[in-house]
Amino acid sequence: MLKHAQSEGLETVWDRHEKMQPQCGFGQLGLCCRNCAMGPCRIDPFGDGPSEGICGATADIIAARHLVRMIAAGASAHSDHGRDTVHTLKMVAEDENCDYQIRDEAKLRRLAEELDIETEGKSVREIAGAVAEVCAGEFGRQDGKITFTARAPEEQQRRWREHGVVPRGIDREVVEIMHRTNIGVDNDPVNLILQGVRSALADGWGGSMIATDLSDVLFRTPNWIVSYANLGILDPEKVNIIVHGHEPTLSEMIVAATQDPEMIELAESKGAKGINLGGMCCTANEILMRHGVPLAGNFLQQELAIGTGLVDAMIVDVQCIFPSLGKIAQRYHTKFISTSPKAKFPYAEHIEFDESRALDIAKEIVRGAIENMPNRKKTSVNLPEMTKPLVAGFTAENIYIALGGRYRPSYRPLNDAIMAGRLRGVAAVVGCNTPKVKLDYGHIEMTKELLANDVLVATTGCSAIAGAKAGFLCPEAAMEYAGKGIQEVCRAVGIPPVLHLGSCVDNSRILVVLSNMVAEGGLGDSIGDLPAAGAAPEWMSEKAVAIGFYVVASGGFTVLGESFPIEGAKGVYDFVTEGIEEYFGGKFAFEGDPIKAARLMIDHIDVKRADLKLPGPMYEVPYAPKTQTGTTAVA
Ligand code: SF4
Ligand code: MSK
Repeated sequence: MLKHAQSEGLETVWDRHEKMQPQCGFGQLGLCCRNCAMGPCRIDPFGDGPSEGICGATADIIAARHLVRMIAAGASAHSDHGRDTVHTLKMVAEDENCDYQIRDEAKLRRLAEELDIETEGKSVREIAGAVAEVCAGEFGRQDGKITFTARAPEEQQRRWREHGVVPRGIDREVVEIMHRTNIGVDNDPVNLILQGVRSALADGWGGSMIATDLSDVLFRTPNWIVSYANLGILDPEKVNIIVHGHEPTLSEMIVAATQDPEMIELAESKGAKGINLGGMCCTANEILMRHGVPLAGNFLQQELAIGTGLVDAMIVDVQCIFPSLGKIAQRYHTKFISTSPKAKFPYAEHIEFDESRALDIAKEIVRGAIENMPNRKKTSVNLPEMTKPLVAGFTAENIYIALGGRYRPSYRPLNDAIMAGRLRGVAAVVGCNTPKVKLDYGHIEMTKELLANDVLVATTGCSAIAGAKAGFLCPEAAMEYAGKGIQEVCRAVGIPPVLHLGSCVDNSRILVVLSNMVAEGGLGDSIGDLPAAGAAPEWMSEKAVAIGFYVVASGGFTVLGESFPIEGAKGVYDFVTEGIEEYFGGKFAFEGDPIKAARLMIDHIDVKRADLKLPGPMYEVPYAPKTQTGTTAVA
């Protein structure tokens, strides 16, 4: 596709990345500040020039302020997504003719119970209204704690209380970051980072968790589902539509519109053999998990998808959408349609999505795509015929059943497999991809190394799409890539060695899985005790910074492929890679080589196994434990 793009004279993210070299060293090290108009200021990393900004801010203050503003931006993005989901649930409660419905009533009732809402004698819509009201309140709450933080192990909650980071309201924590990072407010780097932690927790256990749970209620909780991945899912004989972005409120309606008989008939009248919908980035994961809609690609492939010449419409909402898409779409026949009042793009046709007329608008968009199909330029078509089959749809709820069986659903078999050393541990490999790394290389190589060493992998976001394209999301992949322990587990329960848990907001599902593992017993008192680790080998979005911090503050060891822009600020760097562990049990490591990064995760898992006095891996593994674990089990 890159060769094709070159021959077509298309400028892609890789070309622009190359043109940008060398990238600004001050920015990379976190040593520049534009927080007030006395600046911009920069600190000399070699010690020859200024060591403080004009106001006296040191490298650590400047880098910490910038880092926590990244958290604020990331937490805002996820949480605003959550807020929109609350809004849709409220609409369902208030309008019986609403295009959306309650698709998982059992989950709605469970949430109502958890939120202390009286359900006796209330209709489903009344319960939905009450749940929406309580969830909406979590955004503007001024004190107390975000309700879902109670899902975390008690030991973790104790640490949060001890260090004053229990999140109050989602909006409040973000606003407080913006206040504290204003010139002349909080000038203690650790104090700043603790507020970053508080805001990140408000995202992970608040905004993102609300987004996930209410999406399950509105659009149904995912279950195991089979589909395909990669650009080869585009079909020259059908109308091809790609939805790109994040929020299922839009993509769910596009799915419904593409299945509407009137639309299918219209497509056929234009000579098409049907309508082919594909997803890109996290919205792809949302509709894959619930409908089996194939994955066209992840973040870096968005321009290349249009470059196939086969996309009749690319419909976008919010987050991770390149501003370059409109220009590229103009080179082809592709309609590039923006839909959110929050996200407009150069050269895009804007059709504003309004949840109160959701299906009508979705049909208008799909109709436009169908009518555009005859405009395809045959000479520009280039379809890479590559797809891989996959199984997706894992959740904190159905992992009980997948592992325990329908008659004794439980996390016990998972914990037992870890305790026996059949599984050395579990890892989450998540996040974006970046042009700084060969496409998907970090995700693929890291996952292979973990699997070979009997570490079961959970995945979300663009990493999940990378894994899907590499073929890791099939049960057969266990035989090809995994160690003997994982092979036994996968063969026994019929799961892939890499479990796809959804979009970036669905990292909240991983928090719940880890909390359930702690609650099941035998693996310690907190997430930090588990033989588990997380990674975002190719992160690029500020959302990943928020995710990283809520995982670390929840006790998780997290390896990132690239450092935060803090390498010029030793105090901040040392705190996030060492000091923070004392506070919350988790910490960051930065390692660009995915094999070395995987081994850091495995070393951490082995240390946790030793602390829990668990035996070493049950079977021989290529990367043997360095740590003296308990009695080594015999195969
Ligand atoms: Fe410079 Fe301080 Fe203003 Fe930042 S806040 S631009 S370091 S004077
Ligand atoms: S879409 S945040 S590139 S995972 Fe969620 Fe992918 Fe990262 Fe966007």
